[in-house]
Amino acid sequence: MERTLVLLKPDCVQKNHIGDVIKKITDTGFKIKALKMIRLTPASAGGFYDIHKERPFFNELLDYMTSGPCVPIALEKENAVEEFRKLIGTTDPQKADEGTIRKLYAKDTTQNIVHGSDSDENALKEISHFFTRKELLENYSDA
Ligand code: IDP
Ligand code: MG
Repeated sequence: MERTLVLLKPDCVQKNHIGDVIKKITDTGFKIKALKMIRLTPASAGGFYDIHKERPFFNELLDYMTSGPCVPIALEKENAVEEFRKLIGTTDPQKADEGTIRKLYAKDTTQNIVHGSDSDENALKEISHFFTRKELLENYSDA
């Protein structure tokens, strides 16, 4: 079983889509292993998106990610990273496939509802960004 980290972004929470997105996730066979609601600080959002710090949209991304609470969720499924990337659709929702989370709910390329890890290695890093070892031990036998 592989793991992935999902982050329901502030627009998802603000537009009341937490339930809709979690239903898509569980209907697709993912198992929820950890979940909470938090407000990112600029430092935490900057650390999470460190790979994008030289990009022209970085400040806009930080303003968006700190604009309201987020919901990080640790998921488990076979081939979780790739399966979840398929379920969310492309970064730009206008180009996303029908039925994907971003096609259904996202406004534009910045405010796109949800983050999904892009590799197994990043999934583990991102899960530890949001959840302590103690929190993970409550649900993973081998955290
Ligand atoms: P991803 O979320 O599909 O993996 P990334 O390229 O990793 O996309 O970008 C991270 C996040 O940064 C995106 O989800 C989106 O919120 C924001 N973003 C990406 N590209 C742009 C852009 O060209 N303009 C504005 N915001 C962007
Ligand atoms: Mg990415």
